[in-house]
Amino acid sequence: MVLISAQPYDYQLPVKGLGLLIIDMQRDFLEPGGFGEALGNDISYLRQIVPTVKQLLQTFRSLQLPIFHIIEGHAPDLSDCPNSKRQRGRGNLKIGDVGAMGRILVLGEPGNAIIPELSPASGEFVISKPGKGAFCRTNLEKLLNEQGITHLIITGVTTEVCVQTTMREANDRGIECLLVEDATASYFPDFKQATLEMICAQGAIIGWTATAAEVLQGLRTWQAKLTFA
Ligand code: TIU
Repeated sequence: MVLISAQPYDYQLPVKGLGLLIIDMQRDFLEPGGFGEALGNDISYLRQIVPTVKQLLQTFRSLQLPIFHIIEGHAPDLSDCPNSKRQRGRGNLKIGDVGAMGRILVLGEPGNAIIPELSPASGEFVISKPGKGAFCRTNLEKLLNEQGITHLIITGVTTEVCVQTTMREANDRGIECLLVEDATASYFPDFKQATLEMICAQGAIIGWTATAAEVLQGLRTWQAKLTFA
């Protein structure tokens, strides 16, 4: 049995069925002129996690474990964007308007791409979603089932919006989820902290949290055990 030292108690790694989920590490949320800034947010908090997410991405690549990249974005005709979502924020720029990186939160636009540091490699899965949760109106559940995924290490932005919604959706589908504390970020540090606490309260009611160092240590032990099994 291989364990990751985690909150609220150790997280047990499976022999197989482990995947990495990277949520919405897009220019629209991390760079000036995108959706996050259009909503009035200070985007500087989000960049801080890029090296940590990259380290986890590289580790999963080296272990040849499945990687799922999620993107929040809408079809160019906005047919998948409810008017309620478009009207929120009350900023100068709305979803679909032309900003500094192309049309805000529209699939295929420069600003909607994953940041270059974390660009998906061939063989990795990229799933676009129109909402905050990655299971809503996507084929993610089918894909995870096809890949035999039972356990997800979760990273990305923003902690209390798309990350938390997705982790709750995954948990309700029976997936054992661990959110990496220093590989997720919010525009509101207090909201991030509260989310980490509420996820693992009540004996891991939604799942576990751990630092990237704790996850990487667990993965090293996991690899050594499998290699010499
Ligand atoms: N605004 C905000 O905090 N988040 C989003 O709109 N989407 C994601 O969390 N990706």
